[in-house]
Amino acid sequence: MIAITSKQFKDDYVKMFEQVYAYNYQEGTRREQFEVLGSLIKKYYMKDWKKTIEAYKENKEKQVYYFSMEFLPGRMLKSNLWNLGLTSVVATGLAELGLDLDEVAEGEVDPALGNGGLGRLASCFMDSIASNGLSGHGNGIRYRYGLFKQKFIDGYQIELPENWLRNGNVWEVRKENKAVIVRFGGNVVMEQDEAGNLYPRYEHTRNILAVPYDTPQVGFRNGNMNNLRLWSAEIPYGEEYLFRTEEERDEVKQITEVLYPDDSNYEGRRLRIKQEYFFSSAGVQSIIRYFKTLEEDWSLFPDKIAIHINDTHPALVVPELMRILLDEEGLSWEQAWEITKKTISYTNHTILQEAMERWNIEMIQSLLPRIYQIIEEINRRHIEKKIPLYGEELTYRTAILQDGQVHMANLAIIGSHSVNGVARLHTDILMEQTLRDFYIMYPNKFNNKTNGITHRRWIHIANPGLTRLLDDVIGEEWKSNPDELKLLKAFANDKEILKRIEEVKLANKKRFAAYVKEEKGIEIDPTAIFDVQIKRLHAYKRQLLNVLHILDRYNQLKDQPDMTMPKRVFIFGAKAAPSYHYAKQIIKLINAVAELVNNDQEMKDQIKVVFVENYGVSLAELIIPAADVSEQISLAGKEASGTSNMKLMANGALTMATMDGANIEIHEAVGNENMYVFGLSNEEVQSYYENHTYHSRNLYEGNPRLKRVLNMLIDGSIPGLHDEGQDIFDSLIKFNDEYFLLKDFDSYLQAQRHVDQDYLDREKWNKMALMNIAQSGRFSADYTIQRYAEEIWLLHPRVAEAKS
Ligand code: 26W
Repeated sequence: MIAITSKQFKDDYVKMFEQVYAYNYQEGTRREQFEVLGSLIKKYYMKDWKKTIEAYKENKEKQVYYFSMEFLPGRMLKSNLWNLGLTSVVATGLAELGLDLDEVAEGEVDPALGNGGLGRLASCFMDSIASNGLSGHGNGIRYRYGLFKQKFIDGYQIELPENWLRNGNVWEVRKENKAVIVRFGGNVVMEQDEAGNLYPRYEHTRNILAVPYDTPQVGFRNGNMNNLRLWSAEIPYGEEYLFRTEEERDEVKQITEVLYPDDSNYEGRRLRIKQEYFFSSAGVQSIIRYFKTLEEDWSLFPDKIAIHINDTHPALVVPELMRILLDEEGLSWEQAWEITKKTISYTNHTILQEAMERWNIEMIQSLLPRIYQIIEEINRRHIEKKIPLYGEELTYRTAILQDGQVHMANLAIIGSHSVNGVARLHTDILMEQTLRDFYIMYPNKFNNKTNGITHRRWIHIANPGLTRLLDDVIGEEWKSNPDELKLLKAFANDKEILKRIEEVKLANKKRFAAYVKEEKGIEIDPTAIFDVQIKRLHAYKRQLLNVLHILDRYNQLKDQPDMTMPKRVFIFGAKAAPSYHYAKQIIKLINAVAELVNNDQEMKDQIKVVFVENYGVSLAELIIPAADVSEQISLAGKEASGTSNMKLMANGALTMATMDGANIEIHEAVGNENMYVFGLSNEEVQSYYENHTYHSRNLYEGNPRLKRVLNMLIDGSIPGLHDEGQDIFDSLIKFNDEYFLLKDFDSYLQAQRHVDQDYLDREKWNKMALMNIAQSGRFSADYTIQRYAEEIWLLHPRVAEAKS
């Protein structure tokens, strides 16, 4: 624990600022004030970090390495202060210096090194791994540019580069002494050593230096500090002469230059597989180097190391670990394979076919010749072993190499000892459909680990008002044991508490309304229902269904201006992949509908539409505490889990949901009476697919209210649309509405009517909000991680659990 007084902190801060900038802190910009604060905090915790590293080496504790192509940590100042127990000392000290912690914290950039759910989950997990007292580290890529910055011009999404490192990054430490070489290209020649053993010799490879940048992951009040290691690609020292042309030098830089902005849509790009191999190989090499310092027998490797792969993006760890064990450490194939399988585990995050990674064999062969040989051998042995047991047909369906491609999910499953989905329904679908053949082969590998979130960021940091209320009413234990939130249930009929919940929500809505006014110039009424849909833009997530509801409501208000229903503000936050044309058309549509609705005097502010630009972790922290309704309306069977559903519920928003992903488990936790469920079930969707009985045009023709809404897309009712209206209309009518929006339209409207009615009964609503907060504890990533640790990684806490 760091013991420091606010007097000492003030002295240190003032002095450090002058040492860095040669002027005093009052003259500094917000960013400079933040940077010095960050550096100071780092100085305070460095000793603890060193101690943690020494302790786990000394005790030879098992370590888990979480390999992920994406991490979305959000700003780190407040969470570090809070976890270190320094918040009040620093806030007080700063206040005495005339600075405000909240304002200084705004000087930090939010590293957008991920696309969405998968990357944010990785960061919630890093927090929980550290806070649960486990030794576990992240391994990923230090992208020079993060996910693009989104701007709207004329309602269209424009992408700008996210130069997050422009002013450096105070938290990271460049570790040149831990750099490794990653090889690409060239040829493999098999040669014999003196003993007659074959070993591969690499010729003409392109050698890239992988330099790690380490950022500590601070556990909650337990002195535990893990490491997030992100790799950067550079020209190896002394080899500059090998990279003579601008082009050759550029090729190296490119590897870690920018995050691919695709979420759920795989394109077989060469640079992407280079990124994947680069951080997988660098990570495995550094693990091997660590393991060797333990001087243990190789057979103990899986007892000391667990490697977890976040989706298939790091699946090349399978052949890479094999390569090192075989070629560099001289183990037999059987020994190496045993170790590899026992060490690696894999999480699947999507069942969308278009998201499944498959790489052209020729590409892998030319880029990674030795790795390809190893994949071929893994595949050959797999087939040879399984045909006698499962027959040819089934076995060939599970092959890694098929139709000239390397199937990464198959590689990940065959090369690991555990495969998990991220919510119960998702895991069931994997076992029964998507990965059924594998489930038949390896029933024991499959397991479910429903996702989770860290309440420390999503309530404590994002929602100080609710935190004060909770601390008052149920004590502080919920921060290290979120199940304690259940204690709130005892107050479900306490009018005083319900009123306070309403007041907290209102204050958060005002805070967000001020942001909207400032950023977009739109006035929104904080007493209106704040109806929120925040997530990547994708057809399956059905932001369009939300739009259809808005248009219908618009029509109703036009027809009956005196209709009484509570005001609503529809809030969207979403980025579309730059190449995803349809998703970008939906963005334009939402912006056009916003223009129409917000500027129609007859609406008398009954409905407003706000589409925030550049949605990300920091904006989520502002929006989620202000939400009344959480839109989780994906077509059943498509959303693996969802995690914004959990964050919103924990902040007292009521969920409007289809029975998809983790919504099912939220429903189980809060019941029908505290949530709005609508739409087709997964079974119903499946049966439509199987029987080909879905005909969207019939629904259109048969439902005048729906028809009117859809016609608005093409009859000029929505000014500013170009081809978008027609294209979207066609997707629904001509191309038979792939995601069954029209089928779910009526039940969605009906559920929305219930929202209106319930919102008018303030006490009822507040009580529902309370029940959601109280039941959100089971979605803590602390518990999810505990299950990963106990059931997959076989890892035990190295320090006692936190005490607040
Ligand atoms: C290769 C292109 C690509 C990129 C990213 C394919 C797939 C992905 C991710 C796996 C997509 C993703 O983020 N999936 C989301 O993962 C969350 C965390 O488990 C889930 O909550 C979401 O339901 C799921 O869509």
